[in-house]
Amino acid sequence: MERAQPGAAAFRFQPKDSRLILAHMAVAFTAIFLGAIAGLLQGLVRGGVIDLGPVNYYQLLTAHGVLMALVFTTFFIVGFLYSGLVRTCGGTLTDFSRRLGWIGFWLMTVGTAIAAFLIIANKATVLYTFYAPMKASPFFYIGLALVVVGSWLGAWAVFAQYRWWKKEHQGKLSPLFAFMAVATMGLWLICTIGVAAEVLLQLIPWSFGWVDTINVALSRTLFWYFGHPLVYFWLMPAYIVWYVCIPKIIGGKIFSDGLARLAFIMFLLLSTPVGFHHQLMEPGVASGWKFLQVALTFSVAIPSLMTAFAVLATFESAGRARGAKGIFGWIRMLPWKDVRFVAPLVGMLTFIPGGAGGIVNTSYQLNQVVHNTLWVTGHFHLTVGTVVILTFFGVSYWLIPALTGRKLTAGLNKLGLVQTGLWALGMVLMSGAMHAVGLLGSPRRTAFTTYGDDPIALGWLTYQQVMAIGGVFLFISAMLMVWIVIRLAFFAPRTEEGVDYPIGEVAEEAASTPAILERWPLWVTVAICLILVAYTIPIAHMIQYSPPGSPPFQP
Ligand code: HAS
Ligand code: CU
Repeated sequence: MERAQPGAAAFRFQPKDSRLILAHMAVAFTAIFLGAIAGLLQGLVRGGVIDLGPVNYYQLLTAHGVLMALVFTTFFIVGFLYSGLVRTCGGTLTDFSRRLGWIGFWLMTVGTAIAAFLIIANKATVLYTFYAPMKASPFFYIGLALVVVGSWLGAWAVFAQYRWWKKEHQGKLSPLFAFMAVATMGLWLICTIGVAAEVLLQLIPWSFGWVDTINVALSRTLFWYFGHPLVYFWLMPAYIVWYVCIPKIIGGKIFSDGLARLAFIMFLLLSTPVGFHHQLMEPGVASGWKFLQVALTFSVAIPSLMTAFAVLATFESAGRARGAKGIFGWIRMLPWKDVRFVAPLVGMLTFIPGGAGGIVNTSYQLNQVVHNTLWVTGHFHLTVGTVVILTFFGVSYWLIPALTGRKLTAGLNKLGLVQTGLWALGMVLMSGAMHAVGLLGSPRRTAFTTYGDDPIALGWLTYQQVMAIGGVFLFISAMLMVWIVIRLAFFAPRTEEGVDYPIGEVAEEAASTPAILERWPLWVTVAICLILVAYTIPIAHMIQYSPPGSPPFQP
């Protein structure tokens, strides 16, 4: 199929589009600001460094998890996807998409405000996974439901823009960014059905007291039906950056358009029927179903390995095109002083241990060692907390200027490199110590305690202090990031010629893209079939043979 070319690099957003996208960024970075404060405090409490007295550790932990993992990511991703659609599909959002976008934004913002208020009021101290039978105020769940419904409107805004472009360009292959945005939002629509069912059918009636008990196994299963694809909803936009934007930043080409689309189709198919890898240690699921979902989890690592290959190939060919010699000469040719490259690169490198840790987690026998320990906390601070977030920070360094018509000055670029370095250092300390002490048995989701001076637990203390020190570096880095974003939004010098919004071109020698990759009804059908195979019988069993449900517990 014929490819659409990305057009000139310097790009100007229309104010009506940039307002919508900047609104999402504003909430996202407010969430980082507040979430980082909660993270610092809870890290110091957990390390035994400070004692906050009446402020509950679990309350801070809930605030940190909800703000960072749910609020920051969702707002950033929705805003970022809009920006790429504007850039690659027509230069402005259609009025219809923009209107949907604003309604979605306000629903999400009101929902976030309600949830945040209840966390502060200590009426929703249930952590970001809100496992039953811990009970929050029903309005906390309603707040979260509003965030999800708002994000659905965001998904439809993305689909509408894509369809409009396809109509205007009959017979042309969609821009790669738009294709990937549609896959990401398609996955999001499929997986949020699980959490919507949990919240609407189980948690809300039970926390209002309309029903006395809740089926805990079912609620956790519905949660993880959503919770695993959730992590790919975070990862896929980062992969969009790696596949589409980074090649342009390093002066290279997209290695293969078809491979990139195939990887995203694989995520669409394989991300959802794998939630049991979070429930391997739970009763009530027959081992055969766990086995099936573990096998599918190993399969969903494949598109990540394909991504590693494609990104490295892009790096190498960019370097060679500039005359690099020898096996590794191309490494020196990469733009090591450009934070737009270095921040995502540190994210990529982090995924090598982070992804390996994920493979450990999903290996059933090894999961018995690491489950519910700080190892898992270490794992997701590498993945979402570094791979994804450093990629998003890398985006912010050019996206905010592109939206405001300002310049990333040499000074801010340098500060960005410092910010990235501090994040990497903090994470090596914090996540490294978490992995190590997790193997020694230290549990996650637990406030500071010495277990009556138990000798084993005393052996964990040093690691927990290292975690706290790493947390301090991460906090400084987060504050620096917020400050840079404020500079970029309001104070950096204006530029007249437009700002580079990097979108790569596909390498000339890449094979043409098979049209079947864009047959969405086919892929959505396959995805639903896989989900039905993986989940129908275990869920039927959970309902049929459920033990007496649980009454609520208010932490
Ligand atoms: Fe995970 C728990 C398994 C990936 C996030 N995960 C979590 C939780 C979170 C999370 C938040 O099976 C905790 C949930 C909770 O609160 O309980 N995870 C996996 C597996 C993968 C994986 C198999 N996780 C992620 C990603 C996340 C994320 C991505 C967020 C964005 N995870 C688990 C399991 C658990 C779990 C169990 C439950 C544990 C338990 O017991 O509770 C895989 O997708 C990983 C595949 C990745 C790779 C790496 C490819 C490498 C790349 C980088 C290449 C580098 C380059 C740079 C190119 C195979 C792509 C080179 C440059 C040069 C210059 C040389
Ligand atoms: Cu998972």
